[in-house]
Amino acid sequence: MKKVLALVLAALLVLTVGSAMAEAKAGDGLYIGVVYKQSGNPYFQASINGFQKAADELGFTFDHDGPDDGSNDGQIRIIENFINQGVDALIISANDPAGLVNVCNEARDAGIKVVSFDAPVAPEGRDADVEPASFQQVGDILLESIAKSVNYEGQIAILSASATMGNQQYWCAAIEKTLAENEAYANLEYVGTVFGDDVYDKSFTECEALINQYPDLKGIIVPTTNGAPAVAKCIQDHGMSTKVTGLTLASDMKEYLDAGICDETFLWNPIDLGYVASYAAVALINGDITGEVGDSFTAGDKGEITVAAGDDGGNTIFLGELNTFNTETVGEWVDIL
Ligand code: RAM
Repeated sequence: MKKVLALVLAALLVLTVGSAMAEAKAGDGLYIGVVYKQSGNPYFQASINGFQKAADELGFTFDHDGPDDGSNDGQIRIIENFINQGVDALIISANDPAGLVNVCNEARDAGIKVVSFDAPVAPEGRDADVEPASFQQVGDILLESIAKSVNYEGQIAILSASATMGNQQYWCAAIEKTLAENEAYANLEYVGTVFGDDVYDKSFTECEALINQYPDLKGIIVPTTNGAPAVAKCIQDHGMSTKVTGLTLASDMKEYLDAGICDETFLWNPIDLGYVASYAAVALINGDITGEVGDSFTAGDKGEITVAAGDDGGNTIFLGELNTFNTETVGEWVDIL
């Protein structure tokens, strides 16, 4: 009888362990620290939904934080705090790609995987980087958009977030490169780039200074979700016919698309960006990828993604296409972004 009982118990144990194993998720027990550029930025709040979705699917837990002032030092303090808490990975949108290399390498020396997303950490300080599309592609889309809006003629400017942020820096450089090289833009006069620090009020006053200095300004490219609504509002308040395009949330820009200040604006889905960055981090932690070009992994419902060569000299995981918001499409997005 004892033997039968032992056999039954053993069988039960196998069944229990078996079903527990079937339920085990790739991220069970893992803890991830997410660091974004600044607190209170709705773009990063949207990306948190992507981290949450991946956490539900993979089983990891995460915390997120960003400095109030959007500074490099603030990000360093947050990263050090996460290192002390013993995170398994850091996922970071960097205010300064070079400024985070030392602290990220401290983390990597402690066995923590470092993934940048949105705005890269310099290649020497990261294991992987996740971007919506190449910086050149994004720059070219924005340039063609403003060119179309102003009939390929007249003065244009850029209102960026900051000169140190890698994504902003590379998009602006891409725009300047194509402007200089492509004959289609020969009649556009680029008057320069100003910076609104990814802050609404500063972007508004910088826009005012720009239109005072260049009263004939035909178009402004604004590759920042915080800056774009401020610039559109500034143009509207001043009754100017200057056209605005940029990288924007749909909910911020609907009124300016409807008012004709913008013909179109663009953005990838920041929720997907957080989601794919999470899958990349878990794949790195579990040793499924090392981050080399050609490595591939399955990013949940986004399918298989292969690591490619990025245009900042490092390796990059690309999300794919940008969405276009115009009067016809923006309505589909306003409740999401
Ligand atoms: C701002 C930030 C972010 C950028 C978006 C488009 O929210 O600068 O890094 O990707 O705009």
